[in-house]
Amino acid sequence: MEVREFDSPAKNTWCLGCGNFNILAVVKQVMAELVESGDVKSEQIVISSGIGCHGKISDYIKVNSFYCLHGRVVPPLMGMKVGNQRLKVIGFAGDGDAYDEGVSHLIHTARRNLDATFIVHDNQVFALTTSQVTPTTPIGFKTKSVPKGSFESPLNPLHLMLACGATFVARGFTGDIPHLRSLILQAVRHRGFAFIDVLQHCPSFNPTLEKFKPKVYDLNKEGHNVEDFAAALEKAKEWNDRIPIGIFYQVKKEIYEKQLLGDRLLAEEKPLPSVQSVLQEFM
Ligand SMILES: Cc1ncc(C[n+]2csc(CCOP(=O)(O)OP(=O)(O)O)c2C)c(N)n1
Ligand SMILES: [Mg+2]
Repeated sequence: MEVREFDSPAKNTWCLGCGNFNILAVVKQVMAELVESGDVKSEQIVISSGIGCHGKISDYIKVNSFYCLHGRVVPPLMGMKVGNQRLKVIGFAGDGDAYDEGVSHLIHTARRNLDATFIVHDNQVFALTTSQVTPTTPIGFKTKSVPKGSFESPLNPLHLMLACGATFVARGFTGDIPHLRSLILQAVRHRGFAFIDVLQHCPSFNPTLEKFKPKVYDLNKEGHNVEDFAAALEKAKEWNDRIPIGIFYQVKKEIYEKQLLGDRLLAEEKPLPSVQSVLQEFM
């Protein structure tokens, strides 16, 4: 399986040098590897993406996809997996999309441990709408919406996901492509809700690449125990001279759709019930 088989003919309109290009390249490599190694067939991979610059990723990968409303990346993932447990589903959201408009979906799907991967393109800004603050915008960051600098305490997405019970909690960085590739591959192979907050540079509104590069380090090379919840919380606090990336937490837990359906595969149950007959049950 060649990576270019996932290339789409759509014209790419991201800004030159956008971190989204790095995420796109890595994801296509991971998909090719998954198909090559027999994990899935390409027609079993389905992605969903939100509204924002990141959302265009659905146009740029040739797999089945669902382009969602703003903040609604997660509900289609839930529907797909409940309908067909054999699918490999991956959601792509922006930091605004995931932590602002869509945060309630994210919370409940993480705690349910749906078998899905959720990748956040975290550029700390609403980029498509040309720079307003999001929940991860740092204090002091100046944009059109806060010309004197943001004064709101930012959300820590890793703490949020740990508190919700996500079974794979990680951080990636668009400035370290081999690391990001390995991280996304492990996330997609994880059985359960795999969450990655990707620190993504935005050349137009938040050019963090050079700022983060000297600080970022791989916590999995420094003896971090990924099964230690307290250590994961502690590591997730670190955000000054050093910024950890990698897997903070990973544990095994039964997945949502298995508990709901056992081995039933609704998509193959024939004849598919009519909408009327389903509604009849509730009359
Ligand atoms: C319900 C709703 N609210 C607001 C918008 C306007 N809107 C479109 S894109 C966007 C910003 C998206 O930011 P983010 O999710 O961080 O993605 P990025 O553009 O940074 O990749 C907003 C607010 C919308 N389309 N729908
Ligand atoms: Mg954003």
